[in-house]
Amino acid sequence: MENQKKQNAPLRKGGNNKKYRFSIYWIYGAFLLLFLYLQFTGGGFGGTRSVDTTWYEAAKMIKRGDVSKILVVNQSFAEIYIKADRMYADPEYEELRSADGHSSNNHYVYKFLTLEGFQENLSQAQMEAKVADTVGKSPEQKQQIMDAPVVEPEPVVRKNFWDNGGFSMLLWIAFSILMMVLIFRMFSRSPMGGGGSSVFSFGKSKAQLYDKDTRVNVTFKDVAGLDEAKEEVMEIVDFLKHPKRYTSLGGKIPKGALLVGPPGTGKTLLAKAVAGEAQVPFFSMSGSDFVEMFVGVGASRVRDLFRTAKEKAPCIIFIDEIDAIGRARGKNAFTGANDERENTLNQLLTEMDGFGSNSGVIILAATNRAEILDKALLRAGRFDRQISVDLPEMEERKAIFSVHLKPVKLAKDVDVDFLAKQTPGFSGADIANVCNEAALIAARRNKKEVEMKDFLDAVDRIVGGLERRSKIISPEEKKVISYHESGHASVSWMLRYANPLVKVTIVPRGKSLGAAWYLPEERQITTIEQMHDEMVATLGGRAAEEVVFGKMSTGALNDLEKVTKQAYAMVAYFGMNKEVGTLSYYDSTGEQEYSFGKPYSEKTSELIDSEVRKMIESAYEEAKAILRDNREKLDRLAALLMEKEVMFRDDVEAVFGPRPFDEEKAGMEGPGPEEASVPGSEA
Ligand code: NHX
Ligand code: ZN
Repeated sequence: MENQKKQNAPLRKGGNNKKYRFSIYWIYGAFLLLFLYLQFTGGGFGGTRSVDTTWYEAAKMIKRGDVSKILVVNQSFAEIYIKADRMYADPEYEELRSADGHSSNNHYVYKFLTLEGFQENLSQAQMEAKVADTVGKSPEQKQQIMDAPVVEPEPVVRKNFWDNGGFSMLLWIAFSILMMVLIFRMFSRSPMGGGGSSVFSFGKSKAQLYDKDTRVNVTFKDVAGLDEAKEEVMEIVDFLKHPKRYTSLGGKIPKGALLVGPPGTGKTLLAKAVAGEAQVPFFSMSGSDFVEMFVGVGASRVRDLFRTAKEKAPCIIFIDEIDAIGRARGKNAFTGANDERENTLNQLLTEMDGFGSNSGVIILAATNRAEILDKALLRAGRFDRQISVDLPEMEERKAIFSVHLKPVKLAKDVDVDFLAKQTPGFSGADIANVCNEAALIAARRNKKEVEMKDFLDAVDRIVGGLERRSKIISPEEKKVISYHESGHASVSWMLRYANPLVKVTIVPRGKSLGAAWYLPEERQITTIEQMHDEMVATLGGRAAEEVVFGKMSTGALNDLEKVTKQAYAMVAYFGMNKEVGTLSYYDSTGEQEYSFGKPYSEKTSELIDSEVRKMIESAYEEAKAILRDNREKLDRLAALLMEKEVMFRDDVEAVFGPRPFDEEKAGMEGPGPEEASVPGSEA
């Protein structure tokens, strides 16, 4: 797991992301500086402290002749400047000096009521000052004094940044910076890393490139199981390493291979192993990387990907989850919204045709739904090979367990064989999850090593969900649940082809209140008898409720759902019903081009329904019959379950005795179609 993280480190052209981040911070910084600048200078926002004064004081200053100039600012207030020498000499002006010692603060502010009133007062005060000056002077001197210039108020207009729309301007600046940042962010998500500015790499492919500088530390040795798939993929690696060997005989190197299989089976891991082994450049991307809401981007990304790949040939392109673009065209013709995806797919098809098979570019793609892919994609000459990556079987699971158990501290009692046996249907990812979960459970239990019990609990948890012992269940409910589960156990015990029981529990887990767990046999085909007995066993829960209490509960929902689906499959898909006949309405092509509904008539539809109902009804009666015949054992089993909450196969055997048919079954391995006609369960 940790490994994977390391390999995932993308090889975007080094550090370019970092540079880009810096630029964002530059913008932030510039913004901050601007703000600070305005804070301290612009338009005197809180600039120097002003010292207010009254007209009475101001008049005194004028009369003393201390005023050097008067500014009328914006016609709203006057600034009265004091002559510097007077200001420092006279204690009267101390408040100016002590204001902050700032030399620019050499004035008072007088806020007049009206400008006219101020002018009138001012000229009057100046006149009075002159008159006072003339006392005891000669007429000429008087005249001189009277003619001398006075300090005239000078009008000034001062634009205040904050008052004159400056604030809204600042808002604008902030807003546009924000938008810029957002747009940068948006574009930065789609870079392949080309160039410093990600804005221009929009149509570039987002493929990650792994080449000799990038260590991919997954090799084929790390891929457990999947032997056949591995072999096929190895061959592809070999094509790239020794193309001559194949082409010299006139063969053509395949262009693409499709890895198909259920989720978690290791398709991506396999591709990574190819990257690790091939020693050629390896482009990796996901199908959804092509998809963008803008027209033409997907196609241009495909073009870009192939151009880059051709430059680096020989190389491998890996497209994960190719169904994102490769879905069959023309299905959702109504919406029209798929045009973009179709263009992308068309481009991909064209590009795959476009280069010769000797160009040394091989395309790997992975999907878990090959059937929905466009047929054009699957034809020979494009993805001409399908490599199926299936769920692991017992031996493969053992190998996968061994891989994932390596980093786990194991107790002596851990039995890998048993674990592999107990985990049918698990994928590689599930197994990894089991190992991790077991280690966590053991850690919570303060153990020094991980024991077998921890593993089994982990398996239970992954199959059934979290245990919920705290769920409050009334005694009556508990009784019903016990009988329901005992019903499953009893019925399955008595049926020849039902799967062997592993454990029965009434501890709530996930969404269910109780469960009977079986160990399904790993088989490729299933007979009618097996399906039938499984259905009877599944109905055993509801049957027990009815037989014992005469009432039914909603609890059988899951059981009934399962049975109904299975019965429908038997009738409509597997041709297992006499009345409907040996035919199948299954559609493996996934194309529903002509069918706007079901491919059979209303009459057949009714027949199917009635046959399904009959089938389930008879199975239900069978289950009830088994339970009535074994009523006493059922009661004992339910009582035991109520007491113990968890029961294993041995407990059931103690009540019921050894399972009938078990010896018989030992001689009957792998039932073929012939054996299917042998009369089955008489129970
Ligand atoms: C519930 N679940 O969801 C409870 C928790 C018969 C003892 N109400 O067959 O767990 O009852 O053999 C709405 C209405 C699920 C939603 C009814 C969702 C019923 C599993 C079924 C055990 N074991 N059933 C089983 C079980 C349930 C269910 C529902 C719902 C039970 C049974 C669920
Ligand atoms: Zn049930």
